[in-house]
Amino acid sequence: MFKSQLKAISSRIQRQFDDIFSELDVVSVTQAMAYATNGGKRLRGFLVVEGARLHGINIETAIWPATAVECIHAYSLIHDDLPSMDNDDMRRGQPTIHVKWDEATAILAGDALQALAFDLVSRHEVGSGEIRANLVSSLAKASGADGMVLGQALDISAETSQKKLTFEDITLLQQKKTGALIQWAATAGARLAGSDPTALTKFSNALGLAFQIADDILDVEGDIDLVGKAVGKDGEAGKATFVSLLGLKEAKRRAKELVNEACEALKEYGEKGENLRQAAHFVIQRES
Ligand code: GRG
Repeated sequence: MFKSQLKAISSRIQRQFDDIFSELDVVSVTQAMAYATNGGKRLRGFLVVEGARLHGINIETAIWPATAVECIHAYSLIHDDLPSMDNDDMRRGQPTIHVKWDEATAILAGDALQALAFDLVSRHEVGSGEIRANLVSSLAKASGADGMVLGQALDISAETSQKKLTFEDITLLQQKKTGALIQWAATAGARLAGSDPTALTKFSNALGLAFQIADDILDVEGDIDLVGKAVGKDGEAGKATFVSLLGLKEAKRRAKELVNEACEALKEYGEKGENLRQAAHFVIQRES
């Protein structure tokens, strides 16, 4: 059920991207934008569409914020891969944007994807002016200087600082770096409906941390061909991660516990929450 739904939503998001890019001139920056958004699991877009369904909002409305969050995610990966950040040559099993094109194109494609995300959530199809303003403002907070960008900045400064990060430091860093956007994705459906996002906030807080622990485990145990990018980089860099702080066994136990917490938060949705529950289990079982 979850797998087929993820596939269906992913295809719908791809159609949306195809329409959007077909209206833009074909130049290297727009080609790079299309390349960077074509692939990946589309988990954040899935969270938007499923969260919306729980609140009675259909996919033709939810597709706009779903596509928007995938734009922000793709931009973050393009910039994260740059030589001045993580300096990665491979992403999703393909050359990264600055390798396939060049650094200037990668920076501009990331910038343009970020701008496109805000264009998409403010389209009239999304809802009333109030709903659109809420989505724009919450997406700006989740992705900006108190969200994903802060997390990335904390991560970069940890690499150059002498101070070893504690469990609390890592938790805060990851809540910002990957958790904030996951939380926005999971709560966007409630925002679209003008409903209370509390249950989905609890769900996504636990899910975001479980996702990051799984990512740290993949960096240690993952198969490079399945993960689609370099593995073992955290250990080589002597980076503090959930795995280095907790050990593999405890990290796996904690990830399972978080998935249970995430599922528990969906109680009020009953059977309707089943796809999201399965998504939470998938997050810690994934191989990429
Ligand atoms: C450059 C401002 C700026 C931020 C970058 C999210 C991020 C911040 C960097 C990504 C680094 C990274 C690999 C973090 C681990 C968690 C993560 C976001 C993994 C990739 O997400 P998936 O697994 O990717 O959902 P796919 O390819 O499926 O879309």
